[in-house]
Order: sequence, then C-alpha cells, then structure tokens
Amino acid sequence: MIVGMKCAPTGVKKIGQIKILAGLCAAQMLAACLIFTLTACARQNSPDTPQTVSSTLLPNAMNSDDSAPKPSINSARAMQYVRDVVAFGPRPIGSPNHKKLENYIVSHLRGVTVEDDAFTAETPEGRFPVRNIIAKFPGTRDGVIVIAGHYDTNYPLRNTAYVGANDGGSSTAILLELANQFRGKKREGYSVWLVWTDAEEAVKQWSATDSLYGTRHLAESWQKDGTLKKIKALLLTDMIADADLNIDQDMNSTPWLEKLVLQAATRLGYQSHFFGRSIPVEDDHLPFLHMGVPSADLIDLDYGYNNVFHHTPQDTLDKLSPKSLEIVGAVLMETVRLLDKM
Ligand code: 1BN
Ligand code: ZN
Repeated sequence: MIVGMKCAPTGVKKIGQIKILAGLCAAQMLAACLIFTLTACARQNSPDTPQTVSSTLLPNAMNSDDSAPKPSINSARAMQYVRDVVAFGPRPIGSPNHKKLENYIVSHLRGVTVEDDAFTAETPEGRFPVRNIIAKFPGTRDGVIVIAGHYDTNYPLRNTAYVGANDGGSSTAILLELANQFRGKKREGYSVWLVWTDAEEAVKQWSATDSLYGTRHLAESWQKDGTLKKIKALLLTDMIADADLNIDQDMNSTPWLEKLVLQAATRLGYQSHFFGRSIPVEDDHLPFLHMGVPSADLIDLDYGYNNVFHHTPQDTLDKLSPKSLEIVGAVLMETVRLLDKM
C-alpha cells in the first residue's frame, strides 16, 4: 500500500494553532510551522489515527488497557512454512501433493488435540476426498473463536507451474505459526480452534455450488451437532503474505468484527495495511455467515497491479514478505485478546 506523504494539518487543532501563530515573528513562524508539521505527521502515523478506512469502521475510543503485552509471532518460521508448503508443488484436491501437505500439517500439531471433518465431495470434475483439519486449544471461557484458512490450491491450474504461494500457502503457514503461539499455554479466554479448510477452490468455474466445498460441509456439521451456537467469531485468512499488504474491507463480513480487527491493527500500529478499499468477497467465511456466525475475512485481493498474480503461475514466493505474515498474525492474536475481553 502506498501511504500518503502529505501531512497537512486539519480540523479543530488547526484553529487553535492559527490563534497561537498570530503573535509570532517570521522566523518563529517558520519554526512553529515545522514543529506543527512534524507533530501533525506523527499524529497521522500514530496507532490511534486510522487513515484510509471507512468512517463506519473507525474504532471506538482506544481505551483498551495499553499495558497488555503486544503479540508478536515468529515471522521467519512462518515464512519457512510457506517455503515448505510451496516445495510440495501444486496441491489441488485429490492430488498426491495435497495428501503430503495434509500429513505435513498434522505432523506439526503434535501434542495438540486434532480433529478431522472428512467427507467425499461431489464436484463437476467427479468425487474427491476432502478433509478439514481442526486443532483445538481449550480456554477457560465458554465459547469458541475459530481462525481458518484454506490449504488446497487452484484445481484448474493443476497441470501448470502454479504453486499458490500466497493463495493457499500463506494461510496454511500462518495457522501453523499460530498453533506454535497457542500450544502449551493456558488460555484465559475462549477456546481457539484453528481450521485448515479444504476444497475452497472451484474445480471448474467459481459458483455457489462449485467452491467452498470444505466449509459448506463443516458449517453444516457444526450446525447439526450444536457446535455452531458456541462460536463467538470466525476470523478467516486468505492471501495474506503479499509484500505490498493491503487487507481489503470485505462488505460481506460482520461489521462489528471488522471494527474489532481494525482496533487490533491500530493498537499495533498496522492500520495503514487494513481496509483501504471496500469490496464484497466470496470466501470460506460465507457458509458460516449464512448460518449467523459473526465472521471476518482478512484477504488481500490487490495481489500485484490489478490483482494480476492471483490464480496465475506468478503466485510465487518472491512476491511475499515475512513482515506481512507478522502483521496479520499479530493482528489475529490481538483480535483474539479483544474478543476474550468482550
Ligand atoms: C480466494 C482465494 N478465493 C479463491 N482463492 C475466493 C475468490 C475467488 C475471491 C475469486 C475473489 C475472486
Ligand atoms: Zn484461490
């Protein structure tokens, strides 16, 4: 994202400033202007001043206890996960590489309670095994926060050099790193479930029936067994490692939850990467949203100029940055902290 360099003073503060300036000589005026410009810049870039967001999403007063430790994740390790995942090659549903990745994910969850939601999907290209992988981190509060992201890669591009470094790779990796963060720590709050969703991608052409196979099944299973009622929020990650990180404000997502995400991003000083553009997004959160689960999709659909790298063999490691993984990982952890306090 290009962050504006202009720091023109604005608003109520300007009126007060002009009054003060009225009694100064030229040199003093110059110095005062410089100081003003610098403080205006600092204010604009400070964590409590969101810039490029819709006013409806502006956070409430930033009164959350500022003494709470700020989360940080191991971005080098997260990036290594992306490299490992990409090294498997294309990972479309039904492929041997997909199976290898399933095993890789589960092998990184030793000591964690892992459950599967496995079934056979009927698609326009035939029947495929689908497996959502769920890692559970129990908390002391009644209720669950789900953090999800898909691990399959684009099916129509299965016979090309397509590796889905960002689309499929980044979401798989951030969840693995979050598992490291939650593992072995007592959770004073809601339970957190990490879900590696499967078969998000269309096999022929994206439509309501040719897409989101895994999450449509999971949402239905959780509705049937009563789990859905326990879910306080679902945070979805998709395409979150672009070096030029611009998380879109998804018009389908739940406004209060997006507001909380922005509050988390703002507390960490990362707000310039969030919600500069509003667009409706169809993604793995939809089946849950349709069943009443508050959900927010953190997705960057500005991947290369005009999204040119999305669903092309150009979706490769060289476009990504560990810093973007760190930003999104930390914002997710901070959002969980804020949800725990609600
Ligand atoms: C995201 C990553 N999606 C598929 N892979 C959903 C989507 C499809 C978003 C098309 C925008 C356009
Ligand atoms: Zn995709």
